[in-house]
Amino acid sequence: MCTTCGCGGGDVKVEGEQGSHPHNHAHNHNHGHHHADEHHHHHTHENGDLDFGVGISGTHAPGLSQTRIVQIERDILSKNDHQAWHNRDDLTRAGVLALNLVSSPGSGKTTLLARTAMDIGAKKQVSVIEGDQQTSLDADRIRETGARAVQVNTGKGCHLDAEMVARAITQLAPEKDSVLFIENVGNLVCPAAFDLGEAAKVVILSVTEGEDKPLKYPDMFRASKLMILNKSDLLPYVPFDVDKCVEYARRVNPEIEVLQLSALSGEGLTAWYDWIENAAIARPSAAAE
Ligand SMILES: Nc1nc2c(ncn2[C@@H]2O[C@H](COP(=O)(O)OP(=O)(O)OP(=O)(O)O)[C@@H](O)[C@H]2O)c(=O)[nH]1
Ligand SMILES: [Mg+2]
Repeated sequence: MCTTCGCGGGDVKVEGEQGSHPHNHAHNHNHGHHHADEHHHHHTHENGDLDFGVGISGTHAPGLSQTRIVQIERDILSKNDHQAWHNRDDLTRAGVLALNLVSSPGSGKTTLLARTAMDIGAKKQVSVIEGDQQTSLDADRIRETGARAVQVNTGKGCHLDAEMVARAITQLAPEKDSVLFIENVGNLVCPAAFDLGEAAKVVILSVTEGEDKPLKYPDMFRASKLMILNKSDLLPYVPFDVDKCVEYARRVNPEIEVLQLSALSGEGLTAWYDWIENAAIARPSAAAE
């Protein structure tokens, strides 16, 4: 269950695993319905707009007290953080750079990853964990480039969690000095809360989405080390103010780095490959080698 929207995680499938897996039996019947009733914490602005509280306390959970709900949220996140710690430790020891790509649906994550795999795959092993609710379309697109990919289908889940990633890493067994990309489920909200054990989150925002997104979905931009502005080839055709977007992103995260590129035309990709290379050099274990 997701602490942000209360979605279920009962039918996760990790490609390549034999038979059914004993994990993830946490069925729940909160399908993320939001009702303005007494279960909700909310704050009313002067203009009548409503601010709802954080977490599954914003979902319909009959019979559960506010305290109990907060405790469930803490348990889910601390279980995830524990597994994420193990993933990070394993990846560090294995000498693998893991990057968690997060964005809304359709920003160009798979396009960028397929292109990246083609361009740097000869120099460095590239593996990809593909997260989607359904289908293995994205993993197929990655495999067409010759890179290795495992699809994780999250079913009703709206994000990858650390345990799903651990299972996918077992399938992929990435080699030393390689890079592992994790394409998260397209969603600018929930994946922000889940540490997967990655070295960094990279948020991809395409110029067709509007420059206001960092202010509207601040958690994701706060959690990310790098913001990629993708589809720069479309800038002449859409009203998107790059400077304003960068200003908004730095307002929520003064440290965030920014790259502007086009996964389609190839503009700006060299800077992205340099960024990956620098991140690999900065890995905690790399210094000791
Ligand atoms: N013009 C333009 N189109 C792009 C670019 N990158 C991706 N696209 C297009 O945007 C659409 C979505 O791209 P995907 O790579 O599937 O996006 P995604 O983020 O993986 O989408 P989900 O996995 O569904 O979240 C496709 O039609 C791509 O061809 C780009 O740099 N420029
Ligand atoms: Mg994709």
